[in-house]
Amino acid sequence: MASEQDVRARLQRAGQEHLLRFCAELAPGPRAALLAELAALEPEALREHCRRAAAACARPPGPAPDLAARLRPLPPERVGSAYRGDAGMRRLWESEGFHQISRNKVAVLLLAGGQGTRLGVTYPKGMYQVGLPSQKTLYQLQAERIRRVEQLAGERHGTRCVLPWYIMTSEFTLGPTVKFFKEQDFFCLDPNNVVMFEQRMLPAVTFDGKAILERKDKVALAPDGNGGLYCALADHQVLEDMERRGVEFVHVYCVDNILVRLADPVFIGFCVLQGADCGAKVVEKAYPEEPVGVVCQVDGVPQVVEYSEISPETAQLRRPDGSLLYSAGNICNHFFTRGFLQTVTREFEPLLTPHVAVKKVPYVDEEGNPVKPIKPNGIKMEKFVFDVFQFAKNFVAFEVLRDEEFSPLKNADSADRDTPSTARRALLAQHYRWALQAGAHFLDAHGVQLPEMPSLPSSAEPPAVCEISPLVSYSGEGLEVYLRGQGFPSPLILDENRARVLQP
Ligand code: UD2
Repeated sequence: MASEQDVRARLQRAGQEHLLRFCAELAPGPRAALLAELAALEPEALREHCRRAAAACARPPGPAPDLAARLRPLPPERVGSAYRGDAGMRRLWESEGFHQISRNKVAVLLLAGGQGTRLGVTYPKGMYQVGLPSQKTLYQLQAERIRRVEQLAGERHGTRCVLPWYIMTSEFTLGPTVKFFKEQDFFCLDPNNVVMFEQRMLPAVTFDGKAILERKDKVALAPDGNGGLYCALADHQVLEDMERRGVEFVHVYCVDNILVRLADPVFIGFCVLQGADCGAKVVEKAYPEEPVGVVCQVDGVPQVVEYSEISPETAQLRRPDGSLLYSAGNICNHFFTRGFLQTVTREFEPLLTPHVAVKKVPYVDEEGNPVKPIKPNGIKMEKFVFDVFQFAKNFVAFEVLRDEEFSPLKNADSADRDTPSTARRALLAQHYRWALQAGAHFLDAHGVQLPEMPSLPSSAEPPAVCEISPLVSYSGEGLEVYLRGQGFPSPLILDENRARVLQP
């Protein structure tokens, strides 16, 4: 255990000795916990972190003044599409993707260290269930898509293959996530192929550069942003683990998109055949203020400008046909080669500039009383996962349909958008469309056929409830054999035991 003297000396070097001001009055347990927390903070890094936070805060808020003039949309030759153009090309990409998966060259990596503050739950977002008939959680849907992709790739190539699942957690999410996976028996995945690792935490800092004490015995720490991935990969030798397994291509994604296509063979195949080292899926932005980053070029270099950093005027710019000029919305679905990730962790990570968020950070006052501030009092610094795009040699974007691939769960149901209800609706609308495409029809309580809505948008309530297990279909494939020409009462649940119809 670190001694108080050692810790004090380290904090003096960092200019943060005030963090020990209540140490003497603490009971042995909390005191030891505080000292352990502080001993983990490297003095020079802490000093630099606090200095940078205060300096960033001294700059005027909002987007860099000259950013608008430096922005351009991505050139069309860098953008592929899952829905425009040649269907033959898409089949080629898909077949390349499956080929790579079948050779165990592909892994998926989930960013799951966030706190889910907007959703307002105290547990990891992946454990949330949005109220599907099956009551599956986001983690379960993802696990089942992994199993289905492994199965599809294996069937095509006559092999048994493995798609390792790397999960980046944080101090907030690691414990509950591990416990949940164990309780759920890893959703029938081999635990050896589910690798959890933890990102670093950083102190929140006052506007004058002092780390904040949240309690007498606890520093206000927050995860270092999803761009903390690159330090975490190095801290836990994750790339070495990938190398041992022969993984060459990594699909990185965020936890909250209920429609996420893990290791999407079309996207993987497109990136591989383009020789890309880095890629991003995009959807057409729904409205100018939508909280998604914009994939574009800054000074000719591919980058994402985050929604919090683009000016409203720039976000609203339109082309002559009325569409948004900056319409390529980031959905936090990225492709990286392992080689690129290796270069980033070795060379480029220190060059990433943290982003600043001004927040209300609970703290203890000079007398040690807990305070919940009513206005922002502190700065949190985060790195963003996409900030490495600028270092790519061959960056590509891939546009996909929102209705098929993007419905994020960000807010509680009291909000208008991106809620449990919108996510549930998007998934059920998709499964309803898939069922119709496969030749099913739905019946009302009297056995009369319901009107069909084959292009039902994800925002609309389907006329009949239909949920299809990812273990049966990954992206709408293979359903005819169970559904063609048949009428089903609602709800229809097509689970892994095949076409089990649940009566209301
Ligand atoms: C993210 C994207 C945004 C857009 C949007 C779409 C970033 C920085 N922004 O914004 O451009 O694509 O998603 O839904 O990617 N996370 C961690 N560690 C952290 C913080 C976050 O693992 O320290 C994870 C988090 O658990 C989630 C993902 O990163 O899976 C995205 O985080 P978020 O929901 O805070 O990002 P958001 O919606 O602001």
